[in-house]
Amino acid sequence: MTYIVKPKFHHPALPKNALGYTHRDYEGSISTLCAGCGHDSISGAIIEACFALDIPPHRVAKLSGIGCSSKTPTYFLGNSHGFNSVHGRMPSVLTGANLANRDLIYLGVSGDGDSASIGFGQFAHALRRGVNMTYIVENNGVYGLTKGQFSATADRGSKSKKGLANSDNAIDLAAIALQLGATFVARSFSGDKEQLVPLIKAALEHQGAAFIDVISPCVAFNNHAGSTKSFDYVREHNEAVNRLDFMTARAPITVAYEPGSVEVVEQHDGSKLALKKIAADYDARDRLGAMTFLQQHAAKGQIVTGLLYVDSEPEDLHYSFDTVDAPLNSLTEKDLCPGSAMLEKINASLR
Ligand SMILES: Cc1ncc(C[n+]2csc(CCOP(=O)(O)OP(=O)(O)O)c2C)c(N)n1
Ligand code: SF4
Ligand SMILES: [Mg+2]
Repeated sequence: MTYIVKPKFHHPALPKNALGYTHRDYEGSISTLCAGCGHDSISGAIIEACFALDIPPHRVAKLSGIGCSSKTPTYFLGNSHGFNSVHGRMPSVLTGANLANRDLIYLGVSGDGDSASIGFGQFAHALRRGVNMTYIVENNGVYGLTKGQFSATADRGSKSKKGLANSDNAIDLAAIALQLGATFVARSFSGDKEQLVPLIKAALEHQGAAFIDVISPCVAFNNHAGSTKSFDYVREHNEAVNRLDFMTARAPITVAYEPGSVEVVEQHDGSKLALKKIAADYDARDRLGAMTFLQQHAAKGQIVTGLLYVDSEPEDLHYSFDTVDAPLNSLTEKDLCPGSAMLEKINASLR
């Protein structure tokens, strides 16, 4: 994989977070993506979110598949754990890593080809199992890396760069994530950092399966008239349901909100999501309502963005498996071998 190392020096007056780190400590190598690619803006938003949350970089594990989108973990969090897996297989590798070491913060980065075509089954099973992770799909409606073929998220009737119309129905990954039981589902746009950064912060702190579908235009192959994933189309058809402010359990709440226009959702760990409602009738705690809202607006050609659904008491895979609190990779032989008397008891109970 090609990458260009960034020079280490930086301005001495760069702001530092509570850990004494600057933005530079959350960056990676210099991006080799096309200038203007939406994916680079998402990398910037991830850097900003991790810096603002004071996350120690060594506590993050970033995993991806194959594609321009899946290359991006090289361009952020250069001091974190990283694994670039096989095309469409990021979710199972992430699930295994999470089961072995629950102490890390898992960030899965994928593309619409990676997750909605070859990896569709993997995407589905990781979400339905409730793996504690932030799963971001950088959705441009095409296979960017292999030169612009329609992906499974391309809308029916949308046009390729050469003018051909897509004849297949589109997969809406956010709608599927809702149906599969993901406990945090959002959609955003790479060109809207004000919306995207708080969504990533909230997803990283969410203790369950958090999925964010980020429309991320491919300037090389899918940014023309007739595309429904271009910068112009998304700006014209973006229907935001809410704006999110995110406060960790550690930070005192200092912002005052107008009553009635804001819904505060408290998560299990005490962090708070303040949802400034744009669509007054939208309730982010209503899974069925969110599914209907998405379909109604999709039928009108609108792209619904914002926090679509959140369960403030999520249960993750470790909860379902009733695993021990300590990471499995830290257990010793003594922890794992209960001794012959205990084994005898277990065997007797099964006879
Ligand atoms: C098993 C396998 N099949 C096919 C490919 C070829 N391939 C590489 S990237 C890609 C699609 C990437 O599309 P997407 O995930 O949407 O990422 P983007 O480049 O658009 O960000 C394909 C089909 C591959 N690398 N491995
Ligand atoms: S081909 Fe498209 S997705 Fe890939 S880097 Fe270029 S603009 Fe981005
Ligand atoms: Mg793509």
